[in-house]
Amino acid sequence: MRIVDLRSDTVTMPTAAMRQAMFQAEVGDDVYREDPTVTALEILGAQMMGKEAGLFVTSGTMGNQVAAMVHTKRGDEIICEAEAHIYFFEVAGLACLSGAQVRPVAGDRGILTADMIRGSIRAVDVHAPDTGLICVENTHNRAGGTCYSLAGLAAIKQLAGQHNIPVHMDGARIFNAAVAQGVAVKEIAQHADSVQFCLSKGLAAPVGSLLVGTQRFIGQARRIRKMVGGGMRQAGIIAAAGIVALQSMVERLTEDHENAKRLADGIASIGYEIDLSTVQTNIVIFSVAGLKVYAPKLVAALGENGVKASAFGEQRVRLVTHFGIERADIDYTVDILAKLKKVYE
Ligand code: TLP
Repeated sequence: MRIVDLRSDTVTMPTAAMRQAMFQAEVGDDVYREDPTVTALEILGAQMMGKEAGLFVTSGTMGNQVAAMVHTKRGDEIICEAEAHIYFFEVAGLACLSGAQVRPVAGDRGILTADMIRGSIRAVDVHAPDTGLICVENTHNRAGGTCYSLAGLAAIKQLAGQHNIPVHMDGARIFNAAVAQGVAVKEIAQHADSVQFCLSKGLAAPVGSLLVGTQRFIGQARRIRKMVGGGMRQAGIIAAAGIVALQSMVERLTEDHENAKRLADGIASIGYEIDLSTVQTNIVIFSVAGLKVYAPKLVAALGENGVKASAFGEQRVRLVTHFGIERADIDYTVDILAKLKKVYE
């Protein structure tokens, strides 16, 4: 049976060029700062983002959580979107690791505006926590891969600056946003003090993310990374794949976006409920509303037909396109979805 794995872009396999680079990587003990490959990756990532310095971390979650720990103090409040990954999917790390409380703000399809945030910034008051950080997620995962406009980000950064609040961007898929919008990634990153971006999603590296920001911020983040057990030794083995990812896997994300569009159009034409305006990058979320099936059951039925998907709650199904998914896989998936729709109508 054909298997089409659309659960996530995290399932991407390293390319032959990555495996070759890993085999040949020059390594050393990175806690002593002696791994030249890790250092090269950190410099490359920081340069691409227009930031002073970078830090290689094991995962997007570690990058986000370390950033929050550096930016905030215990008892601060962190503003983020109501379904942001850092709040929704990171095991209450903001509460446990930073000792912060979250002030969730509902965005429009995951996207916050300065106006939405303004009212949630705390005034200095004996009753109130300090607003320690504003987080934006670009692209927004649970909203279906939606992107911030540059103007929208600039307005948020300006507002944050007026209140002396840092902005952290969960840019797990920031390259998808850059490619979709036809801008250099640093144009996006300039509107955040720190950015976390993943190498192991659409860019297909096997492991890791980078956290970038000022020298001072990254210096502090390096110590916090050590505290949470993320100081790695001969990590150049995996960093080597990250360098290949940044150098050769960015432009091809367009293919994933084209496939997502084709998939979403197919899903709409069969008659599932879907908001096509959210399909801006490589994530497609549709609803089973009106059908006699819940999302987990439809996901199980898709799996029996070789199509792997994720249920987002009872109603929504997420499909993610990525390296290794071809147009024929998309057409196959649409055929299976059409077949199943008839079953549950
Ligand atoms: N997202 C994963 C799951 O955790 C849901 C996925 O399959 O999409 N920020 C964003 C916006 C993310 O989507 C993810 C991963 C992370 C951070 C965390 O990255 P990792 O998985 O490397 O810790």
